[in-house]
Amino acid sequence: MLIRKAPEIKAAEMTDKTLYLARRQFLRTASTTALAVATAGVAPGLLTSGVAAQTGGNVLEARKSLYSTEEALTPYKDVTHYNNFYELSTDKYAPAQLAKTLRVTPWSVVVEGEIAKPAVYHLEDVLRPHTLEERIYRLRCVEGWSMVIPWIGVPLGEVIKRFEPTSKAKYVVFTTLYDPGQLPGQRRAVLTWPYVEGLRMDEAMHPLTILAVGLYGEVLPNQNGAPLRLVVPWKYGFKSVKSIVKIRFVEEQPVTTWMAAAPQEYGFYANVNPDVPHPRWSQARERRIGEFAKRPTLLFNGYADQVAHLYAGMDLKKYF
Ligand SMILES: Nc1nc2c(c(=O)[nH]1)N[C@H]1C(S)=C(S)[C@@H](COP(=O)(O)O)O[C@H]1N2
Ligand SMILES: [Mo]
Repeated sequence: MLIRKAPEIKAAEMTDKTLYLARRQFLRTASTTALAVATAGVAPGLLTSGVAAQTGGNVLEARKSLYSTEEALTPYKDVTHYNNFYELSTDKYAPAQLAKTLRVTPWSVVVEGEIAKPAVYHLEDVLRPHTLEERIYRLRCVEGWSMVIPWIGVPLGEVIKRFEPTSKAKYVVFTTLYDPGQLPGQRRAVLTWPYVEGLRMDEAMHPLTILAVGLYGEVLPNQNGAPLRLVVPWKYGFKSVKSIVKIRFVEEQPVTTWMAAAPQEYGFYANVNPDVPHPRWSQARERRIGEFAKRPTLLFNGYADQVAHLYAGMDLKKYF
């Protein structure tokens, strides 16, 4: 059993949805001036202002989103102690401990390529002036497990609009931090570093796609991709690139890290699809972490009504 700091133990107690919702309600009701200001849209300031520390946890206030699923949440402890973060380890139980060496403040993000406003942005300036939202989404890993996670973030599309993409911006490429000192898994060539992921522009602009900065009402734990990670709920988890330091707008479809590692197994789209098996295993079912019996995997991870139109006329077996 891993040894946890006090704030984590406190958070780990919120292992079911009822408790979590009750706690959120409490936070709303008991809002101090600082939290009330946060709801008004300056919540990103909490990341560095020290206000979070005063509340006893790294609390992030966010408004509820209509896009959230009603399904039971995956326990906080599983969300934060069963992770894929190969820059730290290929052992899913290891990132929670190893992520302590990752320094997330200050954090800047290079925004470049086919946009009118290339710049190096401080994290806070990437997020400002957008209002943080809580989005409860399913996350389906390509390996066959899934979770339900209350993310906190902002719609990526709103952020992108501020960068003013040119007509040549057809794809967006996201890059994870490269620093083997902080991310010891990068000392081994498990994958080609840095980790790179990409979206087609319409996927990036889709209202379901978010840049996450928190989960379970708090600032993102390092092992979950702090301080900034992508969340694309209808795609396999590996598209949700962690600890982003660069966002680049390009004309050509990029080659992502997993495409480069195993092109027959991982395509650019990586849409969750029970009818398109991975070459080495079926994708028809999944195990929700914390549950025993497997459940059927849904087309586009259950978000077909919202996203199927993006792929109209495309052969999903070819564009996997
Ligand atoms: N930089 C980076 N991002 C990454 C990964 C990784 O190894 N490195 N793993 C991906 C995979 S396979 C999954 S399933 C999710 C896991 O996110 P979680 O640990 O927050 O649940 O992160 C994705 N993002
Ligand atoms: Mo994954």
